[in-house]
Amino acid sequence: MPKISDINGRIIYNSRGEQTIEVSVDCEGSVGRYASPLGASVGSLEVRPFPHGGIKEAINLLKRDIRDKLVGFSFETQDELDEYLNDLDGTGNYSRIGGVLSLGISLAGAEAAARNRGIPLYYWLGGDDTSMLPVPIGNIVGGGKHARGLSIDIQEILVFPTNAKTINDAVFALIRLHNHMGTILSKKDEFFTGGRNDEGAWVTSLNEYEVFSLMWEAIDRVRGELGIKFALGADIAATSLWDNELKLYVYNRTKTLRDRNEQISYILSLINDFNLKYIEDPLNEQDFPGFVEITRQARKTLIVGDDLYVSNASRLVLGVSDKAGNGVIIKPNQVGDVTKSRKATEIAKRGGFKVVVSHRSGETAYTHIVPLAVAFRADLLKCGVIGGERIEKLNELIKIERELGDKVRPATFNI
Ligand code: 2PG
Ligand code: MG
Repeated sequence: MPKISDINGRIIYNSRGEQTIEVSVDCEGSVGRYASPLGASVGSLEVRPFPHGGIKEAINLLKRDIRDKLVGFSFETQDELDEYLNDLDGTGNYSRIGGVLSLGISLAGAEAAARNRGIPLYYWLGGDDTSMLPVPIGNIVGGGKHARGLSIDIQEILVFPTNAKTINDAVFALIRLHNHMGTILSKKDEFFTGGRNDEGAWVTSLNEYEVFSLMWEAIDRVRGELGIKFALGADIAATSLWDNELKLYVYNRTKTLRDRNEQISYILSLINDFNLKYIEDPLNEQDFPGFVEITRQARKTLIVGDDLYVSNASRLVLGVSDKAGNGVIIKPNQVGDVTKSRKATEIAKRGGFKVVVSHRSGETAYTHIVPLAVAFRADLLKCGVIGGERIEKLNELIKIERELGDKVRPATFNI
């Protein structure tokens, strides 16, 4: 049984240069490490990353309190570790110790336990019949908060391959698509500098309609070149567009204001005009009925809740029964440990929702969300395409595909 013999934390920096904590957990000589990412478009019900006193208080708590309580603790399963952690925090939502520390301990502990057992992390988290790989969904053009308001208002223009036979083929096609879109933008956007945003997606002065049609040009090129087809979609991140005083969605680049009904019509028209198969957060995080309506009207599109659900099991219970969407984003740092993320995933799946395990815009180089997505049998893995901390995750998925060899179940996901 893995037993914690030591635990430590130190401040490091994420891809945006923000401070986070790298936690190391030692299970009798087997060491696991993890540093939680941070978001920019953050749901109001997400677990807060740090305690009231900030990152220094988190480190102090670890060294003066939590360390003593965890050293000597043995656990047979991940649930046991996470339940103990949850009890140590005592608030039910990690508001005492903060989500960066809790997820750091949870995932570093998971890695240490897997090493202690001599098994891959995806077996520790998912059992030894784990063999289904998620399809990668990549961010090609970006805007919103991830581009500091200097690109399109929509946060992410996303694509996923629908007929790639292997993860390796899927990743290569995503990279080609990213490259082609860069070339197309350099011809069509006179202000294009080759700049990329927080997630390595292109930043452009074009509007979203122009971007969507150019995306189809890039998609056609890759299909001609490699025979790989793509589904097109977007993360609207509508909570970031919503002005709660005006009660309107504010699109700064196109100087457009939309009330709730206009927003719903706009989303439905985008789905229709550009054949979109994936829409994340089309409405702000409060609007459950709006999600129900869009899901009802856009039957052939995945309508995914991110800020709406914040990976929270109780919110999913509500959403699943009302059919507020048909997919959910799972970001472990929104809830602060592996077990809570797993519970949300299970409720989503039982309700027929598709599951998308996702990175954050302020990422670290750690790749643990990849084996976690594999262990959770996620349908899609959203982790960007280009940029060290993004492509490392795709490389990890390719590595897992290779490790699983004949056991792997083909990664195809279609709508
Ligand atoms: C999102 C994420 C990741 P952030 O909205 O889906 O792309 O962004 O981490 O800034 O919340
Ligand atoms: Mg999102």
